[in-house]
Amino acid sequence: MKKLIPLFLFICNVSAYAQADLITNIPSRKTTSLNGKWQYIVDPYETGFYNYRYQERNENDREAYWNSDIPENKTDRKEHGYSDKYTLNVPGDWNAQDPKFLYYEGSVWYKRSFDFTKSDTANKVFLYFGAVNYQSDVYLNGKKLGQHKGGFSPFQFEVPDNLLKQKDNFLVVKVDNKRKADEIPTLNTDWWNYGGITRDVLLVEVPQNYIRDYFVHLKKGSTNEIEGWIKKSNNGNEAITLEIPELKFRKKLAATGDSIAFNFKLSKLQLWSPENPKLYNVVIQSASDRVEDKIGFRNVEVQGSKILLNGKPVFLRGICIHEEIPQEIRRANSPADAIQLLSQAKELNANMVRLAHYPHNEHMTRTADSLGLLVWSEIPVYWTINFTSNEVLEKAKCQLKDMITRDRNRASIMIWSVGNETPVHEARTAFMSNLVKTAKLLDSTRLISAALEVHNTNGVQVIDDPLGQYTDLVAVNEYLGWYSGLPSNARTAKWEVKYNKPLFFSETGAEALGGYHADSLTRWSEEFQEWYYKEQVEMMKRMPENFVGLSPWILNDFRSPRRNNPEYQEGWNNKGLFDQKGNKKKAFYVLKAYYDEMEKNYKK
Ligand code: GCB
Repeated sequence: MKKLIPLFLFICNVSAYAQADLITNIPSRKTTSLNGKWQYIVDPYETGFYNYRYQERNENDREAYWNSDIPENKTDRKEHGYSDKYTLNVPGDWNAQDPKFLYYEGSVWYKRSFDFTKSDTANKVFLYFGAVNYQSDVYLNGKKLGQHKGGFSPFQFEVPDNLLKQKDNFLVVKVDNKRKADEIPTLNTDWWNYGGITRDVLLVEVPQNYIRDYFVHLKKGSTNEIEGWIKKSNNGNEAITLEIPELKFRKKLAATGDSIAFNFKLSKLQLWSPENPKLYNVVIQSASDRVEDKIGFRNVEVQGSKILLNGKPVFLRGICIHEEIPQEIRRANSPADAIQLLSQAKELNANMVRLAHYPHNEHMTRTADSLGLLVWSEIPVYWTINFTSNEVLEKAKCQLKDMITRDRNRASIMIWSVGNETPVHEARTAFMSNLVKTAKLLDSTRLISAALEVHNTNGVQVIDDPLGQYTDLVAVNEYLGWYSGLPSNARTAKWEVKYNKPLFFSETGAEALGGYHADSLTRWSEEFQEWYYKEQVEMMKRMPENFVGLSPWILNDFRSPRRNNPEYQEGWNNKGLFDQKGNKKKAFYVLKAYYDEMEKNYKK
């Protein structure tokens, strides 16, 4: 059989037929959902992938799990098969769906058959995955479409015409969530390694020549000037129309090559803000394609030691969130999940969320746009990844690029973060500052940050991480009174920050088992956590002028295999302000009261 020639060998870890560049705004394209029940085979030994000599199987090996599982006749021996006895819901992690998967880390083969007729025979078809954790090898009708690594980014493969059938397509995805030293994240994290096809799977149809990507935003520093660019899939001078119907704005733009840059003034533009999350319908149209998006316009900048939103200083009343629904112990993946999580943040009177520690699903950032929540979005460069490897750096850059490409049109996104609590040393700072520069090149309209650490020198909280010279704000995680001393230690805390930049607490927090009550000196009690928050809030009120906000750790209790206190944790990190069942803990009210006060202060 003729081997398919890989088009791209190492472009964001996607190979074979894959197209390297993501298509922006998948929700507005013509799509056919492949969500639903998929059959599966658990394959810890990767038997479907390697033969008994541990060599990768040939494409047409009948025992490869990407090939048909139907015996040819009654003497035929088939040692694998997909059956309705074994199904998993897509989107969804496998851990939540069957007790045997709770701790599983390894390979699972997903299979689904489908019929498909193109709505226009001239269209191109892409197979799109919102995210699969971590590595996916994708096969359609026995042919490999490609491979992707990275558990939280979207990817897609172009499906060649001669592969797609009208009836009975056989789609197989090998998903492997084994943690590895040279991946991102690496072996060690503080969250559950949920495996599976965790986000939507769609067939996406676009015309031969289509609008691939665009960025429509307010010009930096301006309140009425829009600028940006549009990229087409093809070269050519065909005109593109950009339209904002509500503003009666419509302009024909001339393309040069495959892209168009634009800049124009708009009158009566209402700016997006948490108080007024105004979104406009924006329509981009070419001779053959049309994309519609809802876009808000706002300005974010740093001036001295302040963060300005639409020209005015803003105090970030934030909260960190994991992409998890604790009540069901599973990954969040739907619009309803996004509303649940972000409404909890709203209840706290937050105006900002830190989506930790990896890009969350697109429903989250789109819902943040419409609810009026500023967003910190991050790639999972977490703790001790391999900072000396160029390959790992390339992987981090790919994840950064994919995060920014998917979400750069979201008004809510204010900060791109390139990582969390990475240990200070030369190779790491070179690696991380490279990511900061890359992020700035990809998007000059956002603030770039990373969550840094603080160290205690003779009783003084010192922030002097050299990465701070590259980031737009200095964000630190501090747990004064939880990981060291008692909450009352915050009373005498002195802060020394090397950089004259906005200072943000990207984390602070303490654990409490929901419903466990004792006196405030008793660790793990709600009263201890409440006390911690009271002391922290008092300390924040005394912080210097450049203190611009916080995103405490964390909205909800979340699952983590690192947390093994048999009485108070049992596999949970209980630093949530809401407990495992969704009840508010006492500390919630302390933070809410502080946020109410700060909201009033900033309105004055
Ligand atoms: C941190 C990490 C976060 C942990 C948290 C904790 O500093 O950034 O991922 O879960 O502390 O609970 O210790």
